[in-house]
Amino acid sequence: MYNMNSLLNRLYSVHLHSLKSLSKGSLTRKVSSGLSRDKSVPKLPKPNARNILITSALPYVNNVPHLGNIIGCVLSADVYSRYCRLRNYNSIYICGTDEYGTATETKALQEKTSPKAICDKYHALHKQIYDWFQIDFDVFGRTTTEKQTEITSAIFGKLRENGQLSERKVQQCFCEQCQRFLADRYVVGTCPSCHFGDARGDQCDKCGTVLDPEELVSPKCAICAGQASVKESKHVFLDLPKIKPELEKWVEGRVDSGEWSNNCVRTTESWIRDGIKPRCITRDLKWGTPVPMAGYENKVFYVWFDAPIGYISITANYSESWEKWWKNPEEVELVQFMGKDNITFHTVLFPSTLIGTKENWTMLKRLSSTEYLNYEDGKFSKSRGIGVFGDSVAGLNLSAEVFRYYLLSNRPEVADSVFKWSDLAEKNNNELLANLGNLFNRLLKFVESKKLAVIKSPLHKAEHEILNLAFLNLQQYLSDMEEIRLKSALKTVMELSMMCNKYLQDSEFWKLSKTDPAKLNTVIYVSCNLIRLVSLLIEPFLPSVSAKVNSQLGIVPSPREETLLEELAGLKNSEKILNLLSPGTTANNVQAIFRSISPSEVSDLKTKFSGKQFN
Ligand code: B3M
Ligand code: ZN
Repeated sequence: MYNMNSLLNRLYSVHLHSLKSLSKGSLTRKVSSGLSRDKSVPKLPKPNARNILITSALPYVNNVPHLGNIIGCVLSADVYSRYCRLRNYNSIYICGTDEYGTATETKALQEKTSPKAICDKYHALHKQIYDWFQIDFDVFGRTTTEKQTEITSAIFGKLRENGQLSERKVQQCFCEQCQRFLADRYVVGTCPSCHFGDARGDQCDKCGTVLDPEELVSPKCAICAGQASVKESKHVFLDLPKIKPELEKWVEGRVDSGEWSNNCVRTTESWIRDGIKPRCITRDLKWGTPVPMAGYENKVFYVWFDAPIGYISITANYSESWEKWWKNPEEVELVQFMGKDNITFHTVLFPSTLIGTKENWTMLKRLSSTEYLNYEDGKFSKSRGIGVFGDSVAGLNLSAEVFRYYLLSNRPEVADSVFKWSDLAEKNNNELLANLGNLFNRLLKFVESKKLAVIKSPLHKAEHEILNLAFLNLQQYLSDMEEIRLKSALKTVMELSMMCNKYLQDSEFWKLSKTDPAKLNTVIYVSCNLIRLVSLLIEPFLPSVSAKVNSQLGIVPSPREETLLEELAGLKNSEKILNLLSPGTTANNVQAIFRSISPSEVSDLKTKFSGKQFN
């Protein structure tokens, strides 16, 4: 549980800082006009608006996402995207499946089907899982489209024209039986240093030595176990050393802006320092974007060259005018979400590709990366049945809200975190149910049963105090959300909810109809508006919880309601919070939103996902 004093100290100490950063934001704040959400009309940047292009890393189609993948990018970006919409920023949220490459080809071999069939199957599966988690994309596309080929070819053409490419011959493992070149990790053999018989072409799992596949003693194809030989193959390289000066200038600007996390800056700078050499952007594979150059008919683009272009082609399939988003750095802010292992591809490789074209691309502004989420005492493993994967949550009798709350409050922002069922149940019982649920349910049930309504009423000391606290809390929330400190913003809302609970408890509202009806009116007036405030601030995190509370308060969606947060962000004093609800508002059909999770459920869930079901 929270400690009230440390909470107040935290709020007051951040107040100055947040007001400073906010006023900076609000002076330059550009707001687009209120529009309700109609996904059939593609959104495009608008002049004088804050245009935000939000992306989540594009998941591969060779697996089912687990909870760590979900918090790692799609869910985090969803919260930010929902926040942007509530602020009436002109934002779009782009994602989709990353469908090309060795991983897909191998999966197709395993499942004895075609890569295309794998993509179709897993694209639909991913979409279904994200729908369950209430991830609200503007577009959820895929990379295997005509537009992808078209845009990738155009970018490649520019790089070629500008002399940013070179060709080189490389030695590569080849399987005579499969008649294919083998990616490093599809070659197995005996490790030259420890003699372990099952080392992979990129690394020996026993002694940890990093290897080149040609170094393995008697290399074999990991797919058919046939003998692998070494063959020569010609490839295209992107000349990163040539692009480096411009890249460095751009990275420096980003670092100076303070908009990249420490982790992101560190990873990027160390790659630029140690790893800038020409980078191979083609592969000997069939399943990929074709390389438009003579002699490359049997080759395709390397998946990490091609995948980030997916963001662009997915947007292009959404709107013909995609260049207004992607070739408009003056008016568009690009904000990207991903796991930490994807950082350098987004801060070095993809920006280098764009810089190399010498065209005016919209480049990464802000990057939000996450560390890893582990499961109980180890790692998620689909093959061993350990951990919770997106396809198994729907049947658990636990709502998406509970998972969203737990994952977001436990988001691995600066360090790895752990998913634990006991912790999920504790957070559900002590925070969702006892704090948030209690605030909504207890008061609204009372308002409904006593047939009360919101009436403008005089304020006293306790009301001024709680409203001032709520106002500070709101400033803290806004500055956290602007900086994508999602975990902190969520904590701030929960603290506000706790303060509202305390205000209600201190008011002894249940006695007032007899002892002091005028004071009862004041308490109902203030606390119903505070409930609306809490339901608004929690909306990006728990959209369906807000929808339920709003429906109990009889609030219907309207342009004002959909962008109410923007109105609130402009408030100069706390009393305006009392304009959130119109006078006469009542409560109807009040029902509990959360339920408690029992210790026996926890132990059942632990067993279910421990891998033991396969023993
Ligand atoms: N598919 C890697 C991953 O899922 C990759 C991301 C592509 S983002 C353009 O971790
Ligand atoms: Zn083979």
